[in-house]
Amino acid sequence: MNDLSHTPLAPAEVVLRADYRPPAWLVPEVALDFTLSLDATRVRSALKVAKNPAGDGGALLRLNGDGLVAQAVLVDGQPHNDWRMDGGDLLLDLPGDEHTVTIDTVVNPTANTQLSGLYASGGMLCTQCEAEGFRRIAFFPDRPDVLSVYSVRMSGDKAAFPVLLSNGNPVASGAGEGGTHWAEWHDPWPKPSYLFALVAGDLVAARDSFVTRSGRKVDLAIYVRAGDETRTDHAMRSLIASMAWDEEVYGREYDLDLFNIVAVSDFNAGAMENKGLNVFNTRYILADPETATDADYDAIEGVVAHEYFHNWSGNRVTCRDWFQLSLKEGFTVLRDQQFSADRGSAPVKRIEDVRVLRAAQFPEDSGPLAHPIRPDSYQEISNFYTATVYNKGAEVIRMMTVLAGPERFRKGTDLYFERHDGEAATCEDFVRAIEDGAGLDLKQFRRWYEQAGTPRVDVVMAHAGDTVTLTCTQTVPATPGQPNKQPMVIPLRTALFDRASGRHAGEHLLVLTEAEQSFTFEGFASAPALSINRGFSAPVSIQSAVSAQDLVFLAQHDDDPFARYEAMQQLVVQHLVAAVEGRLTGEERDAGRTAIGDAVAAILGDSALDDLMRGELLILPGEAYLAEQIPAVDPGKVHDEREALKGWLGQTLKDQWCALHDRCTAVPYSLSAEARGARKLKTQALVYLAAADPAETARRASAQYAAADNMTDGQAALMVLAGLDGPERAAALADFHERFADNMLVIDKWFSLQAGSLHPHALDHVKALAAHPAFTLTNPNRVRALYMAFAANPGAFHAASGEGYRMITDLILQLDPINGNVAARFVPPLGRWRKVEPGRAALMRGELARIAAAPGLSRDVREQVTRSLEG
Ligand code: B3K
Ligand code: ZN
Repeated sequence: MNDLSHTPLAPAEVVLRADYRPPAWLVPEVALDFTLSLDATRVRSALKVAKNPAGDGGALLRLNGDGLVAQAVLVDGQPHNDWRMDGGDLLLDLPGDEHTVTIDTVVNPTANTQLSGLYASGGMLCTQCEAEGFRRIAFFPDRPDVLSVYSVRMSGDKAAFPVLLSNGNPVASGAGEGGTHWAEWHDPWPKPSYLFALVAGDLVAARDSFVTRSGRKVDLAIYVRAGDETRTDHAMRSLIASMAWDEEVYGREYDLDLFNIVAVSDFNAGAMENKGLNVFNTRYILADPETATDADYDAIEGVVAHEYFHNWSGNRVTCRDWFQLSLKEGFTVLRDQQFSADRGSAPVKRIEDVRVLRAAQFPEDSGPLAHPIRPDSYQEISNFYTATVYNKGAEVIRMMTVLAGPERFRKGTDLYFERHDGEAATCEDFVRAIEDGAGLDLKQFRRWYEQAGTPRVDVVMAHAGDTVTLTCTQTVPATPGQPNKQPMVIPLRTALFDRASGRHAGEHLLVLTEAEQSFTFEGFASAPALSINRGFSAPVSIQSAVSAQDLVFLAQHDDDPFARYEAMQQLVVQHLVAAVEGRLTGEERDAGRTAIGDAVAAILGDSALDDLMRGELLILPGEAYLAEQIPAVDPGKVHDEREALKGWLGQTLKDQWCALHDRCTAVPYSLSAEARGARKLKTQALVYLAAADPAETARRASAQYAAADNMTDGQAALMVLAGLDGPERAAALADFHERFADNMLVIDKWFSLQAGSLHPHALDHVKALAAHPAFTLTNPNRVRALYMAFAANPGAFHAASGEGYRMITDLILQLDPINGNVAARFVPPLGRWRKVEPGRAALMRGELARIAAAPGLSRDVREQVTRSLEG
C-alpha cells in the first residue's frame, strides 16, 4: 500500500486549552450601526474598551477580523493611524485605561456563501456568529469571555427589509430618506459577540405570549416567510412549554420582555440561541401534518427547547473559551432530553437518545477524531461541535444526576447559576458547583472531561452457594494523543432477576472506580439473570457473556424499559456479529434466528406494551453500530447479514406483520401517543415485509402512500418503495415531487429517501440527483439531504469499487470553497478507514490523501483530513 498519509500539509495553527490567558482589554459597551444592503452593508462599530484588571496590563488591543478591511479607525473620536494588521486581525496600542475605538467596514452579505457572519438568504439578511462569525462583521475581541452591552442601529430600504430585528428590546424606529427606515435595539444583558444577531427582511410573525411565574408578560414571535405562518403552531407550543418547564424543573425564568425566533432556509446548523433573537433552520420550525413527520415534530420540540434553555445554560452563564463548549452544550442537551422525556414517553426518549449516541458518538470515540468532551486543542473550533461535546457531554452530566439524585442535583445547578450568573465559566466551575451544591466528591469523576474513548466494562458473574459475585473490569481504550488511561467513575444501575418469579429484589447502584472490582450479593439459591447498566446509567460498552436464553428472558421480563430494549439489541448483535465473522454453523444460525424470532413474536403479542415502546423493541441494531463491534469489518457483509435476518423475520412472521399493518392502518391520524405508535409500527411492518416479499409489499406500500393523509405515512411508504424495483417506485417518487415541488423541506426528504434507500442502484441515483435542477451546493439542507443520507447508507457508500468514497471526496472538494464548515462534516465517514477491511480501507485512505493534496483547503477540512490520516 502506498504511504499516502504523509502528504505534506502546511503547518496549521493549533490553539491549546493550556494557553488560555484573560483578555488584556474588556469591552463593556458596544454600539453597532448598520447601513443595510444585500451586497454592501456598511458597519460602524464603536467599542468602549477598558483595560482588564485581570489582564497582562499591556497597551496592545487585538481586534479579531476575518476578511475585513478597516475604512477608518478613530480613537476617542479622533482619526488614528497607528494601527496595523496581523493576518486578519487589527492591532492598536492604546495609551490609557479607557478609550472608545470606532471602526468602519463594509461587508458583502451576498458573497458570503460560508453562511458565517452577515449573509443573505433569499433576499433577507441574517447573521450566524457562533463560534467565530462576528469577526466577519466587525473588528472585535471575538472571544466568549469578553461580555458587552450591545446597542444596535440599522437602517435600510423599507420595501426590501420591512422587518428589522436584533437582540434585546426595541428602543426606537422611524422613517428615513429615500424609502428607507431604521430601528434601534438595546440588549441590557452583557453578552459575548457570538450571541449577537441581526435579521432584516420581508417576514411575517406568528405571535403569542407567556407570563412568567413572577408575572412578567413576554411577547413571543416566530418570524417566517409569508405563507409559512400557518406552520408555526407546533414550534410556538413547544416554546411556551419550554418556558414553563425551565421554571418548574430548574427554577429558571425568562429575562426580557420579548422572545423572537426567525426561521431561515440557508443555515449551517440546526438553530442558534442568540440572546432574545434565536435564528433557526426552517426545518426546526415549520410543521403541519401534511408536510412533517412525527420525527420532525419531535425534533422541532427538542430544538426549540434546546435553544430556549440556552438562555440560562449558555447565555446568562456563558463559556470562558471554546474548550468549555460542553459546559453549555452538554448541559443544554441534557436539559432538552429531560424536557422531551417529560413531554412524551420517557423510556422511548431514553432509547432514542442512546441510539443516537451509539450511532454518532461511539464511532467518533473509536476513530481518529476522538477527543474528550473538553478538548485540549483545536485548529478550527467549528470541527468540535460534535456528538462527543454535545451528546457524550450530556451523558456525563446525566451520570451526576444518577450519583446525586434529582433533588441534590438541582441544588448543584441552583448553586451553579447563582455563582456564575453573568460570567464566562468553565467546565471546572460547573463540576465544583455540583460538588458543593449536591454534596458529591467528583475528584476522580473529572476524568470524564479529560479522557476520550468509550470505556469498556467486562462483567463476569459467578454463583456459588447462595452468593452471586460480579467482577467488573474496566478499560478505557487508547485514543489519539492519549495512549494511557486511568480508571473512570462508572455508575451502573443493576438488578439480579430470579428466573422463576421474573422479579428482582431491588436495584443496586454499583459505582466502579477501579480497574477491577467485585461486588457480592447474598440470597440467591440459583444463578440470577443479570440486568446491568439499566437506563444506560453510564455511556460505556458492557461486555458480558449473557446467554441468548437470558436475553430472551430479560427482553420479556425486565421492568426497566431500556434494559428490555438492550436485551433485544444484544440478542441480535450477538447473532449478527457471529454471522458476519463466519462463526455460525448452519444449525447455530437456525437456532439464533429462532430465538430472535420467538422474542419478536412475544413483543408483537405482548398486550401490556404501548405501541411506541413496541416499536423500539422491534428495531434492529443499525449497521454502523454492528460494524463497531467487528474489527476490520466488511460493511458489505454486515449489510447482507442484517438484510437476510430482516427478510427471515419478515417471512417467518408474515401473517403477524400483515395483521399489525392492518390494525395500525385503522387508527386515524392524530398526534396522540396511540396514533403515533400505530404509525411507527406500520412503517416497521412494511420494512420487514419488504425484505421478505418485495412485490407484494410494493403494492401494500403503494396503497399506504395513496391513502396517506399525513407525512409520516406518506414518507414511510415512499421510503420502502424507494428501496424496491417496479412501477410503483417511479410513480410514487414522481407524484411526491410534483405535489411538494414548492416546499423546500419536503423536497429535501425526496432527495434523502432516494440517497438513503436500500435500492441496489442507490449510488447511481445519487449521481443523477446531483444533476437535478433542484440540487444546489449553496443550501446546506439540500447538500445534507442528498449526501449525508448517502454517506449514512452503508450499502451504497461502502460499494466495494470505492465509488461511494470517490463521490464524497468530490463533494468535499467542490463544496469546500463555498462552505468549508459544511464540507468538513463529510470527512468523518471517510476517516473510519482503520475500522474497515483492508481493501476498502486503502480506497478510503486514498481519497483522504486526494483531499489533503488539494490546494487552498479551508482550515475546517484541512484539520479533519489531517487528523483522519494520522489518528
Ligand atoms: N450553539 C449553536 C451551535 C452553532 C454551531 C456553530 N458552528 C446551536 C446549539 O447548539 O444550540
Ligand atoms: Zn446548543
